[in-house]
Amino acid sequence: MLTIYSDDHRLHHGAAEFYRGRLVPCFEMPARADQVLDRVRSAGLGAIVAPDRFDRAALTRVHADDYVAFLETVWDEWSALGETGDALPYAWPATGLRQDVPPDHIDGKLGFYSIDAAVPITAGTWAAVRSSADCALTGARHLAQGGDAAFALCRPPGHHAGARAMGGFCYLNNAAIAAQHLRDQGHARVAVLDVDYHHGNGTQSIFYDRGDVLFVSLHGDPRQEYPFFLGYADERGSGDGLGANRNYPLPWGTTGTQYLAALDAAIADIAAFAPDSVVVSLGVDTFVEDPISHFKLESSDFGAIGRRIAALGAPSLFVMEGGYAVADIGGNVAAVLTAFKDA
Ligand code: Q9C
Ligand code: ZN
Repeated sequence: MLTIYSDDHRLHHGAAEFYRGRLVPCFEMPARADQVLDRVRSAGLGAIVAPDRFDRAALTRVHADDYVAFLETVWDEWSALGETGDALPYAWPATGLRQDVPPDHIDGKLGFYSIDAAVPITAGTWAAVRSSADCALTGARHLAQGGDAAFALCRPPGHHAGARAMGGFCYLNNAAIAAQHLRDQGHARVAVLDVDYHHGNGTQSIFYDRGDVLFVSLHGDPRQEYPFFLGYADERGSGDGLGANRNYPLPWGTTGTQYLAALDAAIADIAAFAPDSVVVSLGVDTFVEDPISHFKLESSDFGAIGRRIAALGAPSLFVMEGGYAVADIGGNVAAVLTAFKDA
């Protein structure tokens, strides 16, 4: 299995996110990717390569041009205010407000292009985000050229980012960008399986009205869990995409056994779709020790996830998403990938 990784992720290191009335240190930190790289290397999965640089056009296949332009210029506009700390939004176009006019002022743009205040922007954020997407695109290119499997060690993660919004530590939707690249390179049907603890609202919304990309997600029930406002079981897709969206919301306290039973159903959905390739949004924040999550998977459960994905027999691209128990995420990711490879 080919792993794609860039040190550029270190250029993004937010200080704080807004949570329960205060600024708290970011859970999404550079040490996460370092940990995963270390364990992937010692697991001997295969070559580890740097990403290729892809054209901006690969990003605007799923993201709005004005949103990408915002990400490219947000730091300069923020620092022009005289601010030296991270940029964060504080006002949003929620229900009853205009959602069709991007404001001119950067404070307005930050809210217009986000869904929450867990997305700090630093001087190096755009460079890191762009490299993270390049890792996913390089993995997609590997599959499009006939490769069996790849692991894009993306940081920052991507699955909460929509066509026109950042959120939940995510800026560009790496998995969606990769899935679209596979479509553009000749894979007629692509499935995205999202096993991150949180619902992949961005990926779902990007593909919701399309029948060529199946989105299947297992996650904390939005009645209880972030992102709260999407991820219910009755969201089945619309128009051409009707039936090509499947959500498996699961309650706090879900054990490995319960999780794997839901995963079996999700895998059956994907098998019935008969995809040319599978993109896996691989979060390991389902782990019992994860500091921001409430499932109870043990390290010994992660191999079973990899084996079930392998049973699909499709070319597979794993894209790193969440996982915040820094000391354990590398081992848990390596367990998924090793089991997949050895199946
Ligand atoms: N401070 C991913 O796993 N809310 N994103 C955090 C605790 C945002 C998670 C609340 C969680 C986003 C990629
Ligand atoms: Zn997550």
